[in-house]
Amino acid sequence: MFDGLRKKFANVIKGFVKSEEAKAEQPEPEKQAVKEPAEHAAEVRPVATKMSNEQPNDAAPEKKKEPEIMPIVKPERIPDTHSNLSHEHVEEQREQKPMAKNTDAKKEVNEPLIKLGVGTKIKRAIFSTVVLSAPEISELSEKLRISMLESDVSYEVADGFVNDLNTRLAGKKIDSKRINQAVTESIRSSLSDSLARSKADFDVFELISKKQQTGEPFVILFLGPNGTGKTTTIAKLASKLKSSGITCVLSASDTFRAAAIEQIEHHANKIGVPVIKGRYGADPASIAFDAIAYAKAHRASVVLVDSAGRQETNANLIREVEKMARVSKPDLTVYVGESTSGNAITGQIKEFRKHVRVDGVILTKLDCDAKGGNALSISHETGIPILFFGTGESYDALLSYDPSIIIDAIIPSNAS
Ligand SMILES: Nc1nc2c(ncn2[C@@H]2O[C@H](COP(=O)(O)OP(=O)(O)OP(=O)(O)O)[C@@H](O)[C@H]2O)c(=O)[nH]1
Ligand SMILES: [Mg+2]
Repeated sequence: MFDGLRKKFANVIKGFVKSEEAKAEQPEPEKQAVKEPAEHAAEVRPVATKMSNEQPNDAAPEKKKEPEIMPIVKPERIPDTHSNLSHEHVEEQREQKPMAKNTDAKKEVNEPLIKLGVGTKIKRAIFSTVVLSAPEISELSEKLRISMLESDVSYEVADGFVNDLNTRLAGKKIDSKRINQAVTESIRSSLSDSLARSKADFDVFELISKKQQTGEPFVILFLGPNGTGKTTTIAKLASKLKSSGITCVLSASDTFRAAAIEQIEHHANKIGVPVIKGRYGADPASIAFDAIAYAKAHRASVVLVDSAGRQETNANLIREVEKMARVSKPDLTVYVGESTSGNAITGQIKEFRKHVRVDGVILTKLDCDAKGGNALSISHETGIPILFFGTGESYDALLSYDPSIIIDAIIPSNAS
């Protein structure tokens, strides 16, 4: 589950400190230029030349003579602007002049310019706290944003997450020995915040138990596109209800697809719950009506109404599901969608919702999807909570939705 995001996030975080150290070990173009025995104006020129797209190496000798470069970037200001150390700590380090591991590089670089190297600063601060610089945070955030977008998280959700993470990390004093852990914790908190609203403010089992007190059956209508797992999910929920001691009836209201009736009947027999069926081509709403009547007569607590898979663009089938909703008056209408459908799922839900009230989403096939990022976006984009995750083909592969499942799957607290 969420393998894609987990691997991408882990790579970004693990590479974070490593890459900062590498900056100190392997001088970047800026640092190579810094090594030149030149004055400050020349030493900082790569920053200026980079901005003007000039080649540092070629341009440097000529540019050294140009006095106007001087005011563009003052060397003293760079450490302040991009510092990842507190001011006191910089002063402290200045006085202590600790050994740098890359001693050759250190010999060639004069003292103020060492402060330009972010990685060097981290190394020097090895026994202290660091404050990540704006460019460091932005580099990390951008990598995470790309990881999210590549994993089907919507742009808005990725953006909100990144903004929140930036706020959390900016100015935060971090134990230099625990940079990865601190970053991991901040990412987990940002994810937690962005998922907070995705949890339903109701519990399906509590709703059922309330309805039980009225003596009327609790009706759940399942709808969604073809093959997303509606019938299998009904079977999983029936199994869950049965093992919780709640009686239920299945309504074989997919009278459209070949073998659909036999399929739900097969599940009902295996689980040991009654199923009400008609003939192929019969009105699905009338089957649901009969199932509800059966439940009332036999004091069954829940009716699970199947429906044929349909695309939101198929007007006839959408009208049919509208009728099913009108006739069965479901207590809960659930949209069953696949995690593999990426961001398209939010558009599909929005279209369905124009015709039928949708109270919750069940996201299936989390076990097959290397990405699963739409789990982070669905509620944000549609305002509809996710109720369950389908995580396999067996009857017990139905998890009640909990944001912490996603967070732990994407970025375990020991990820660093
Ligand atoms: N791996 C995995 N497979 C699933 C999951 N849920 C359903 N499936 C499989 O997906 C396939 C389609 O499942 P169905 O339950 O028939 O889907 P449906 O939405 O009822 O399909 P239609 O009635 O044709 O629209 C079956 O092979 C199921 O076993 C899941 O969470 N994980
Ligand atoms: Mg089906």
